Amino acid sequence: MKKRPVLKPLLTVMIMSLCYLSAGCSARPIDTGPESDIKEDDLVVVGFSQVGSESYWRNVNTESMKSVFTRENGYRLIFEDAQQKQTNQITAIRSFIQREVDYIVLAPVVETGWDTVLSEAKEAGIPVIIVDRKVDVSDDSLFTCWVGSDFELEGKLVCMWMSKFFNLKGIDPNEIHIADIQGTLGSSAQIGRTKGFDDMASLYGWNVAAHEEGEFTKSKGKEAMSEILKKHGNVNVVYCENDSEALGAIEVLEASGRKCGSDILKGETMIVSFDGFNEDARAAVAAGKISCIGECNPMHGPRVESIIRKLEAGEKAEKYQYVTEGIFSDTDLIPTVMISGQERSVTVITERDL
Ligand code: GYE
Repeated sequence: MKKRPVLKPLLTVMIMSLCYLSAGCSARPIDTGPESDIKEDDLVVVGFSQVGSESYWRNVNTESMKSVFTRENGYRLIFEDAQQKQTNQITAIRSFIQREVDYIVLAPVVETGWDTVLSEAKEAGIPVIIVDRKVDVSDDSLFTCWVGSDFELEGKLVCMWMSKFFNLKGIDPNEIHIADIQGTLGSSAQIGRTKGFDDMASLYGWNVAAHEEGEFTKSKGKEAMSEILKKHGNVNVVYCENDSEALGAIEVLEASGRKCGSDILKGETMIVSFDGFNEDARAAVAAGKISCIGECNPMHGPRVESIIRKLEAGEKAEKYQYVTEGIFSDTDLIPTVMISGQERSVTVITERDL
């Protein structure tokens, strides 16, 4: 690997901020001097292979990464958009290895198929940080660590919220006809959210009408919703595995003359989804069209950056780092949901919060 002084600009920033804080000043951006003062060789080079730009979540996530891996912070980011294709990600990783980057950050589109390319990175001595979705590899020393969400738990939380809601409204589980619009098949977010859904639906005794693939996009979400309506007209709840799909599903349902909302006894179709970091989806919650969103936090940039700081300082990073998440809803009827002995809060989104 190429020789480089250990995160010099970063150390300068840290020392400067310590001096600043100890001088009792209030926080303000640290002046690291003109960009031209930062020498190319001092920068930590990070190759980031991003899934694509399939959803609102993904765009926020990309911004979060780009906002921390800046020159001012001591980095040179090589960003590669894989357009949802694993082969593009493999090509990107190989090019990062060739360019002798200091770190590889991978947001994998699917879980399997990484053994060979990650072995190549390991042989080249480049640490690999996995972010968001996981990789399923035979030897977990092929990556340094992972940071992201517990997708199965997210799925369970949303189902628990629904079950509580149905109980409060006196809706019998038998009356629930629910369809799942799935994310990209084989991705951790899909695997976890579908499993959480399947397990809880069978536990509660809901009628599962369909699983239809929506690829985490609004356009595929629309197609999936149209298919479901054609084949299963009695569906009264739609579990969308992300907000982009939910917004697509709402468009189709409304165009078919249905009303989206939680009053399913009066013929409304309940929509639940995941993410919660998009204005349109939050507005749909405030308007009562999405009843509940399982939070999925996309702000991984600072998390990955602090892992790199640790590694640069010669410390070990925790192998798996899960982000704690809650629920967003249009109602305060259910203030919390308990899972595995932990309380997860339900944040109500109203028009005023938009
Ligand atoms: O929920 C979805 C995105 O992997 C957590 O991917 C991520 C998911 C997110 O396309 O909107």
